[in-house]
Order: sequence, then structure tokens, then C-alpha cells
Amino acid sequence: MTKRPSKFLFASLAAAVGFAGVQLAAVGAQAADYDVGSIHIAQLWSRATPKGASTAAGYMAITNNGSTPDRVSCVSSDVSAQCQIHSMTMEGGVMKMRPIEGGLEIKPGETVVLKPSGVHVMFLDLKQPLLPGKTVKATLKFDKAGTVDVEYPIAAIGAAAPGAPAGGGTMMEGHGGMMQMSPKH
Ligand SMILES: [Cu+2]
Repeated sequence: MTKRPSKFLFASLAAAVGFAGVQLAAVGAQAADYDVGSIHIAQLWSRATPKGASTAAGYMAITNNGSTPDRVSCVSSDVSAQCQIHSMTMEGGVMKMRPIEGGLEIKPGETVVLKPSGVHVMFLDLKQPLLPGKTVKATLKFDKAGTVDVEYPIAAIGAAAPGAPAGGGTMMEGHGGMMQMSPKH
């Protein structure tokens, strides 16, 4: 019963927002899921970077369907000289991020969501700006499940997480300003 009206509504909305809506749909369509061993990776996305930015972040949801813990690190990406997984903590009113030593643990049955203002993949020393509509290719390595090549579709600068309310998650921009990075890598 509800199918026809919602379809009609979507069509009207798409027509109303025009190109922006089409672009959003296109970005959504590019996001693929990945399976390696008992690990499932979904909701991959990244954000476009302003000119001159030296870092960018990647986000995703990682689920461990196995019976033993696993750990993930980022081996490399096609847009940066280095790729790391960072934690974020508040210290003395300053948001600090640092590489997670030995990789990010994913416990059995657990889904860890990497998101703005939280744990994230960090592309360091960018070779090129990240452009909306393109993708970042990266290689992730799980201690037990092995290695997997993934792609992060790039959303607009300041975009919220796909499915999140608009305007959410815009606090952490570009890892500049008050963000400090631990000198230890
Ligand atoms: Cu970072």
C-alpha cells in the first residue's frame, strides 16, 4: 500500500532538488561492502578536502562475525604517502588524535564504527586533493582475516555521515586548528 505513494514522493523530491539529488544518489551507489575472512566492512566514505590540506579521513563500519578478536591497520592508500588508523581523545579541552598501536581491535560479534570526531582512517601527506564523487583506494590489513582492498567514496566538504541528519558531524574539519597530533607515530 505504501509503496506507490513513497515512490511518487521520491520522484517529486528528486525532481525538486534536481542535480544535487542525482549526485547524492550517485555517491551512495558507489559505496560497496567488503568481506574478508569473518570480517564485514560497510558504509565506507570520506570527505573532500580543501585546497592545500595535507590530511584527510576515511570512515566505515567493521563487523567481526568470527569467534576470535582481530586487529586492523591501514597499509596504504592511493592519495597519500601514509595511511594510519587514529583514535580521538579530549585532553585538557583539546581534541587529540594518535595512531592506534598494533591496530584497531574488533572483538567477536562487535561492529566498530569509524566516524567523524571518533576513530578514523587517516590519510597523511596527501598527494592530491580529495574530490567529491571520486574514491580513495586503500589497503587494509587484518591480523587474522588478511588483506583487503577497499574504496571510500568521497562526499562533499563538510558532509555528514551517510544516513546521519544533515549538519551532524561537521565539527571535526581537516584535522587542523585546535587538533593536535601526537609526535609519536
Ligand atoms: Cu587523524
